[in-house]
Amino acid sequence: MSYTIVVGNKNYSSWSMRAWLVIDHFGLDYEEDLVPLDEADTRARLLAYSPAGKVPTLIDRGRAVWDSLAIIEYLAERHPDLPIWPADPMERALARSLSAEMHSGFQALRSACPMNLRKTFPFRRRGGRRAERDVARIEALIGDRIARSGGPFLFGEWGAVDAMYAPVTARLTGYSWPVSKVTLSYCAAVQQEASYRRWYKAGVVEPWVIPADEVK
Ligand SMILES: N[C@@H](CCC(=O)N[C@@H](CS)C(=O)NCC(=O)O)C(=O)O
Repeated sequence: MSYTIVVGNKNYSSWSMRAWLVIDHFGLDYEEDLVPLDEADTRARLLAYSPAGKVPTLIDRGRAVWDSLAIIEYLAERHPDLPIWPADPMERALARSLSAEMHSGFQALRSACPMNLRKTFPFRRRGGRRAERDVARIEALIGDRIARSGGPFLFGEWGAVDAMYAPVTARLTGYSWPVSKVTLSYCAAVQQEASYRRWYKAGVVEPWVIPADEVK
């Protein structure tokens, strides 16, 4: 039986993107319900799926799992045969640490540079020192992981941790952050991956505009 994954606008919804990339990349059987955010009926439509009223939400056999990281962990438990996380326990713990760091951190960068796949901006200092610190930390972790894994992804092969970092690659390139070659080639690898392409192509032609996510 197939999953239902409830997502928001592909142009803007970075949390939706993370869970969707995992379900799509690993070829799981799913249907998608895209609920446009910021519309009059958004809240009611989301509450019909889960009490949190947020995207992403995964429905499996009539039960809801919500929050991007909880969904990814659920999929990993349901499909232990799939390399959603690295096989080695220490590597897996590190991939989870990096994913949790993304899930709960980098607020300055996230709020100064909302994901907006349709747009590319010339670089300008956004989010002040805090956003710069966020970018420096992201660059450091990418540099360290690529040096150890040999790339092209953080642990060699594409996995959940790369899904967690996919939206930040869109922020780095979309807002033209002056980052290292290693960071740029990691961004390119993530953005050339087939599921990312599918998400991106659907996102950039969406008709909806969310003023709060449109920065100058
Ligand atoms: N930490 C949550 C964040 C989920 C979230 O905030 N989703 C936003 C869109 S990206 C949402 O559902 N907004 C709808 C609303 O608040 O009405 C996750 O990882 O899934």
